[in-house]
Amino acid sequence: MKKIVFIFMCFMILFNSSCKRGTSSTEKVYEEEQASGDQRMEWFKDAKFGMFIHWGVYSGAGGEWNGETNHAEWLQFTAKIPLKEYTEYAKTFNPIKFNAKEWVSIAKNAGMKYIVVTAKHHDGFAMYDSQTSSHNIVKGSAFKRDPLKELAEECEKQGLKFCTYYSLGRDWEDPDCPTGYAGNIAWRSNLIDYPIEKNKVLQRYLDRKAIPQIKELLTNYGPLGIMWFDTYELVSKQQGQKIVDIIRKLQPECIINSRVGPCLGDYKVNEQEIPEGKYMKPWESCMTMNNHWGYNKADDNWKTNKKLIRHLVDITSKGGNFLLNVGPTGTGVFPEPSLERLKAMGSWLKVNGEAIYETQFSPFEKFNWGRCTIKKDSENTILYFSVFDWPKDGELYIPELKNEVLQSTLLVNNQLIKTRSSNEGLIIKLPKTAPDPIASVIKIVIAGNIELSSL
Ligand code: FHN
Repeated sequence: MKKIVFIFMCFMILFNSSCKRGTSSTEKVYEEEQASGDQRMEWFKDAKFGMFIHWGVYSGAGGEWNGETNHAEWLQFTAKIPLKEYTEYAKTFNPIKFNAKEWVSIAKNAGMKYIVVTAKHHDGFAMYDSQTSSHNIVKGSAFKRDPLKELAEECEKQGLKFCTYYSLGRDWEDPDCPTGYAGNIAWRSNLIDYPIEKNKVLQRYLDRKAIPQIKELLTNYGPLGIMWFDTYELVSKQQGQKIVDIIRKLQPECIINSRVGPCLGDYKVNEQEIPEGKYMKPWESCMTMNNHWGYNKADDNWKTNKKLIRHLVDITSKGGNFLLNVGPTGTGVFPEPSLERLKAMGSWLKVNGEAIYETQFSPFEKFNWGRCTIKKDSENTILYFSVFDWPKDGELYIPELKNEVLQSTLLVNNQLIKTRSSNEGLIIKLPKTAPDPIASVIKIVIAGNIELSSL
């Protein structure tokens, strides 16, 4: 196991250094960027849990089109809908039940600290009042309102970070957005309306649509927590860096994820997976609650509360953030199964959030019975052991831990629990039954910095 971790860490160091920008002449810029970047990342590293929202014209179809039921946010592409017909369909989009206050309150009560909402997905349809393209919700749908403006204002009021998702290298409305490499069939392009891939000039699309729209989002919606880019496709490192420079100029505090271009961005994104091992720098795992990002009424394959809560604990124990997706319906409400899961996660976090927010990754190897997160204050270190599988013999063994234990309690009720130190580590005496069937947290305060016998 140690060997795997070692190889993984080497890979990550290599990945990091191979992506290090610039030569010695620009190294200073990189160092300064790195320094301000660290400060910029503070809220993100503390937040741990965010809501991803995939919402667009496609939501109105609920995954259904001409008798097929497996569509979602890729509707225009997977149902082979010509742009003219999709634009006509967009005019019917009218989410009369949309309520920004309700959406933000649901996220807040679930314990989420930021919201990333689709400003423009691959269909190229802006879900905000864009002056760059009339292919948008105000000018091109029956709704005529700007939901991102309403969500941004509501996030400000309720203290959540407002963040926008932007499909950078895929846009099925624009004639100049190629996805095919030389010789590679451009399976992710709009070849119905724009069949000649080699005629498409990416820079024209960037200059005409993407960059002006990114500027609109950075100028008209208040402070953005994250510009969350997706599918950069053929966007080069130089083109991506130009977009980074624009963002840094307009909103220096805005974080950028790693999908703005090759080896760029402030943090790494994992999609639908939780990597093994710990990645020393901030990272985020984004995940659906069922099998679809956009609303699909037929998809009942919902992850359980247990799985979602344990994913949050697992990701946090590895130093990451959990960006959990909701696909609102065409009328503008969250599906009932999503609401149930968000409520359950919020209830668990109300009791155990101290073990998640503002914590750092575990110094231990992964435990098979649960996970660990830590917090440091001026003198002591606090260890939070989230126990998934409560030991039958009533004892938990923490190998290698040598520190003196100042206090050991059950987080749920501050009930004191006994510990005893041995040469190999610490033994925790537990009550017979677990306070929480999904994850029960033990809080252990130790003196000073953590000391592991293996170090
Ligand atoms: O194609 C998209 C997909 O629709 C969804 O937006 C995810 C979310 O990260 N990103 C792309 C697939 O990697």
